[in-house]
Amino acid sequence: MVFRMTKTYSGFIAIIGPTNAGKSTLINQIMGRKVSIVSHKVQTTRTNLRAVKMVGDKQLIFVDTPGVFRPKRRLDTAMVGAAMDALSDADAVLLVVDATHGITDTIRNLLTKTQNTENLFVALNKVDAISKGNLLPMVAELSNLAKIKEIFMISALKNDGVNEMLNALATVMPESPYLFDAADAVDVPDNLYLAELTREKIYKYIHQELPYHINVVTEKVDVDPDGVLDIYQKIVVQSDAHKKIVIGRGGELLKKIGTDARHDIQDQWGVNARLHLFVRVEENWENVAENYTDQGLEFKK
Ligand SMILES: Nc1nc2c(ncn2[C@@H]2O[C@H](COP(=O)(O)OP(=O)(O)OP(=O)(O)O)[C@@H](O)[C@H]2O)c(=O)[nH]1
Ligand SMILES: [Mg+2]
Repeated sequence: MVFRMTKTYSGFIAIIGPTNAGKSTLINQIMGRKVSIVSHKVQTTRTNLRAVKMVGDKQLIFVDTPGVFRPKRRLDTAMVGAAMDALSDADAVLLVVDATHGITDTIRNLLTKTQNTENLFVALNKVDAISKGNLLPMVAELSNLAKIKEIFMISALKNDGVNEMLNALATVMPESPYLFDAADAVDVPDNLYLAELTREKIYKYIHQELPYHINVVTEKVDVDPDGVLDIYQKIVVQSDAHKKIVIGRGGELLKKIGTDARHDIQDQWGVNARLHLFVRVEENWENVAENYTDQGLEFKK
């Protein structure tokens, strides 16, 4: 009798890049659903998030990371730190470049940090938003700057070039047992995911700097006898003035955030839900360790 062992392949691909380059849009497009929140604002993603994609019989574990920018506060430092950690654990690195911004200093900086990465790939993203003539000079510049396995031209938003890219990434996955149960597609705790959907709406409806100073925490989820979820979340702000803004005149803004988030939760999970939002002032939340560790971020004293 002959036993034939089938080989399996599995590996981590860190998606890194400047903030707002489209990393989360890309991971969502790859997974075909919203696993990571997206906004037009910078600094949306706050922690690393893993999603498992099978390409044929090869397992690709994508890690979405917070965008890289110059950190000013403790939270910023933890976010950028998480992105750098993802780099060191990765079997392949996919650097996402916003083609509409060209090759910026942040990109150059990241290319020096990844110079020892054997499987370095670049995705020139948002090609739907620029004229094709601008792409070739960027490709040439990138090739001069670093040893890159392949440069893809993609639109994460329009799903252009993404499949070809997946096939290429699959070819460098190392031989390994499957590191994740293939059915278990997204590795993010439910409470965090629910909080993220609400935070996304805060980024959508509240302007300027304020969203960066807000945290959302899911405190409790109950299921009633009809299977309807009661989700209790606190929106943490740093001052009474901020609280007033989030609540809005006559509670209107908070209501808008809540309704939109509830619809999204229902759509994403195919459930019925009631969302109970409370706004709390915790002046010092950015210096409380738990607010970092709950999201999988490292808290540095
Ligand atoms: N035109 C165009 N816009 C895109 C594309 N991909 C992403 N965007 C937009 O770029 C903005 C930022 O997208 P995100 O996916 O949140 O970017 P990110 O890199 O995850 O950002 P951070 O989490 O802040 O680091 C959003 O407004 C997206 O709709 C694309 O292929 N084309
Ligand atoms: Mg993101």
